[in-house]
Amino acid sequence: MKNVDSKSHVRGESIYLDDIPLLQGTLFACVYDSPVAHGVLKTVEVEEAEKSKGVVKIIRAKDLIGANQIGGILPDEPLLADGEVHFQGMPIALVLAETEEQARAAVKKIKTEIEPLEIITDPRVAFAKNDLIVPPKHFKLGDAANAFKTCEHVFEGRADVNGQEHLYIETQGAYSIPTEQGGMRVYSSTQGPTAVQRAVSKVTGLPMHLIEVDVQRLGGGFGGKEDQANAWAAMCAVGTQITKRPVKYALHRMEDMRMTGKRHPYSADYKIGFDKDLKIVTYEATFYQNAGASADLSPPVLERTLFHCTNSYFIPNVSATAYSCRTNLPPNTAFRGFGGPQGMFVIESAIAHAAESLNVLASEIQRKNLINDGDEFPYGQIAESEAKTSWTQADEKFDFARLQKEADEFNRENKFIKKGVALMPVCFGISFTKTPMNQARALVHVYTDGSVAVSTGAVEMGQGVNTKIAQVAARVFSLPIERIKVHTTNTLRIANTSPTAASAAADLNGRATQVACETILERLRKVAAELLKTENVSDISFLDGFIFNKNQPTDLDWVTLVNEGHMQRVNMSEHAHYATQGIHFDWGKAKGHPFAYHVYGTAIIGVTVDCQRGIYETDFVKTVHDFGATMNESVDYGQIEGGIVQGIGWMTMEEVVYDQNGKLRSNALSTYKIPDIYSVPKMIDIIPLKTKRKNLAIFNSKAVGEPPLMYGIAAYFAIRNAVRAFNSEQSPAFDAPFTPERVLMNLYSEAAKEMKAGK
Ligand code: MTE
Ligand code: LUZ
Ligand code: MOS
Repeated sequence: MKNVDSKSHVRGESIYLDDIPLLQGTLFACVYDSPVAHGVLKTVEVEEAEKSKGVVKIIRAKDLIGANQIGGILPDEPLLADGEVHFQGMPIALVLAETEEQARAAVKKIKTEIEPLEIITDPRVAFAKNDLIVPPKHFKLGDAANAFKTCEHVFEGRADVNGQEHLYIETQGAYSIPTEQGGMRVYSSTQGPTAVQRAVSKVTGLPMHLIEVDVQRLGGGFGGKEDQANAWAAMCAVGTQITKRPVKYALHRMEDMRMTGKRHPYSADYKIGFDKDLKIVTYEATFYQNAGASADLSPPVLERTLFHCTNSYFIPNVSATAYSCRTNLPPNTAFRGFGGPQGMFVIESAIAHAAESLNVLASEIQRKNLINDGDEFPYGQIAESEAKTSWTQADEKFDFARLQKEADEFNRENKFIKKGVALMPVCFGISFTKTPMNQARALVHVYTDGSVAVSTGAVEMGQGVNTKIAQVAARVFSLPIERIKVHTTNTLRIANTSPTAASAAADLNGRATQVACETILERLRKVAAELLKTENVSDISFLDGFIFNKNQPTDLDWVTLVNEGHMQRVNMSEHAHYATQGIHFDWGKAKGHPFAYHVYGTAIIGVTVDCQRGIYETDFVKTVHDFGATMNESVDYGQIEGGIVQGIGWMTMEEVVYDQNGKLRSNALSTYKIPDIYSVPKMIDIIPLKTKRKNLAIFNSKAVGEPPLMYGIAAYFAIRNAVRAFNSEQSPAFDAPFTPERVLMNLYSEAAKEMKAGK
């Protein structure tokens, strides 16, 4: 089955924020943001801007009627800077004008005087000053420190991994419209309609029931709109509150890149110990997260780094500590994988370090340490593991030894072009790690023409969740998909939503939809039993729009049944609730059972490096991936391919660069490179892992949104292996992304030495 949006997408008929018809009197907003990363805001001169053509109002912190605060987890993030600025791009003033051009022109006339304060961009420097967002988090299993005494081999080192720009095609934005009693309807490009509603409520001082948030779909979110859509919606809402007019703000790409946070860069120290058989005995890791200037989602991201710091491996002794370090960068935020990828990069670096020192293949170490059924994760959950099955099936299908041999043979014959391969097992926990967030609701109406309208808390952002939800309703009612319409995500229809995140939207909202549809169907089953004069209600079944009795077709069709139900005053609407059972986590002990289940898989990536130029190509990605019983193969393949390409981009070519003044240098698509059609893998081979296990997902499928991104980590290590095939003396720093410049510098010993010395 195709994505329900395919047709309207290719015709350009799908509605995004910028396609919403504007009401008469709409004002356009534009932000004046801080040109300095840290300082005391002495003066803000807006007089010239106020006189500028078309300007209706310029809003500063003091003009807000509610609180100047949008922090979701910690109240440490003002909507508009007041007194101090903490990062370049921090909003200071909001200009409202009759046209977009006028608003932007006026912003250029604002002037500020800012007394500079010390700028910190490095998380280790922030750590040294004890400038932490939250107290450190710690996971412990066994006795890591003592276990090193028993080890045959011990390796210590450092790994660094950079951030990543979300680069959703649709930039951030919102449109707010005044409604009765001083309330407002806010259209927002957000993954979290309720988060927007709360933020708007805070800054306007209005109760939540006067604020309606509506989301049709996003042109991508990737985590960047889990929390960071709030600011723009709050600004439009404040504009509406003050001017009583509709206000729209759709950010330009460079504004978006400059003002919003990204994936968190991390710096980490590791120490890993092995027995003589290359079993990992003990692992210690310390993570320094670059949180940016305020908390945003950094604390739960930090936690997920710890949850995934041992990836797919069982390690009996683990001690992992993570620090969320405050720096003068835009607050970093959720990004596909939510801290998990960074944790995994570090353990893969530790394994590669050991493999290179012991002159064995990293895959030997990886294979020997895969987690088994019954093994304990450092956070107390007991594994139901597909780590070995996915590895074995991938080896059977792809023959790792043959792929390695092909690379080795090629490398013997070619001096300046080298191939590298690397493996990446992935284990990713599905559920919000904050247990209360694992709930969802759905509202289903069956109309008298037999068509069905569904609303849930899930936001469609390209991942296909609306297709899956429509499939749930179609399957329960046994109706063709055309009879189902999944409507906008709206806080009046569905309240208190969790954001569409953690790969769990289809699971949570799909199951709520299932409950709602089944409840309605039970009522209609009784009506059908009466009509067909059957005593046993359970003899009634539904197939393709017809009613069956004892598995025999009858003349009764769905539309007739629905009409009869309506005449009998049967309720054909249902609002259902679903909450994942059996999950819990206690941060006091740092133990529990936080995940409904894990998604597993194994990928192998092959690359070719041009050792005169430092450039490279990804020849293939081959993976056996744990789909569960997939609900929609083409949607899931799309998610896996997209995740892999995004993961490879993060590990190889995407380089977020801030200078020492906290200025974003990679602030446009000319300086920030993401994978394009020329740089995507030449081949992506995806094979579903077949398992018969039961899980808590919708219809025994498995979540697919985030886990495949982490296969991309293999690209880093494949390039590394190719570099070492060219120059075996080389042991590049574990420092991602492996951009062509870094590759080139690492190919030649002298250049590498100079780079290490910082020249
Ligand atoms: N796919 C597309 N096309 N666009 C997106 O923004 N976001 C990813 C993933 N796949 C995203 C995507 C992220 S970060 C998550 S958490 C999941 O989709 C969320 O959706 P799901 O819970 O329905 O899988
Ligand atoms: N968001 C969140 C997430 O709030 N909690 C999570 O555990 C999570 N995991 C992945 C992605 N987003
Ligand atoms: Mo995804 S990072 O959970 O939005």
